Amino acid sequence: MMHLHQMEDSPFCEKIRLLLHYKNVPYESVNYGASTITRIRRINSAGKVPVLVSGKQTVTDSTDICRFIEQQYPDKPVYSDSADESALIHVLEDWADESLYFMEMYFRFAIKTNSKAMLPLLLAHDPVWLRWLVGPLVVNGVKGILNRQGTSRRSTEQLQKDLKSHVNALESMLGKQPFLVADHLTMADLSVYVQLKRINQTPEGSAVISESLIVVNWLKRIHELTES
Ligand SMILES: N[C@@H](CCC(=O)N[C@@H](CS)C(=O)NCC(=O)O)C(=O)O
Repeated sequence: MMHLHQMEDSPFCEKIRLLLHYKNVPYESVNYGASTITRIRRINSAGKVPVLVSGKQTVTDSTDICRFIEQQYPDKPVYSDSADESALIHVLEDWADESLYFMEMYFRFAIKTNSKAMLPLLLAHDPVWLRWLVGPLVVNGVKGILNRQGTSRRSTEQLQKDLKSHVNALESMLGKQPFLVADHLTMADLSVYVQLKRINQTPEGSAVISESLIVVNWLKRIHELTES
């Protein structure tokens, strides 16, 4: 049985859960809270989740884990044999992981009213008596990252405009086909989905996303394929 070491609220961990569910692969979760995440260093020196342990193999980084799962369970492929499609899947997965991720952190945690609503999800695996302390520390940590990286130096209105451009781009890709890259679900869809789903949990994000019926329907399609 494979073990997924994860923080439940992390989009990268959800990417793996959805892929395993889509491929009907059994696994067990090992959950970490914000107060216990440093323990992951025992199996991943980078100190990050997700980590997948399969027999004697330990695989880190969501992108490498998805490739590993595809190799082990090739049914219902989420990559492509076509070089053009593979290139697009690669670029979209990286864009979602390395760019959209900062946007989802901003919308969920840098806007005060939203972070209050999001903290219970983030701290679900922390002891109740510690949450009052860990919650503000995590939010401050996220704000520090967003400030150094630059996202939170833009205003919410500017970020909503950026999001609108992203949604328009996705809408163009989905104009002629049900999935972003191929005629079937790929890692491009799953990677973008987990980030957009989180942005959509916030009023500022969903105000933008809900303007595109094509993108809303695509989100529902991915939800039905991977979460129901
Ligand atoms: N590129 C990595 C990113 C993983 C990542 O940033 N994980 C976060 C949770 S969303 C984490 O483990 N943070 C703990 C820490 O940095 O201490 C991947 O795709 O797996």
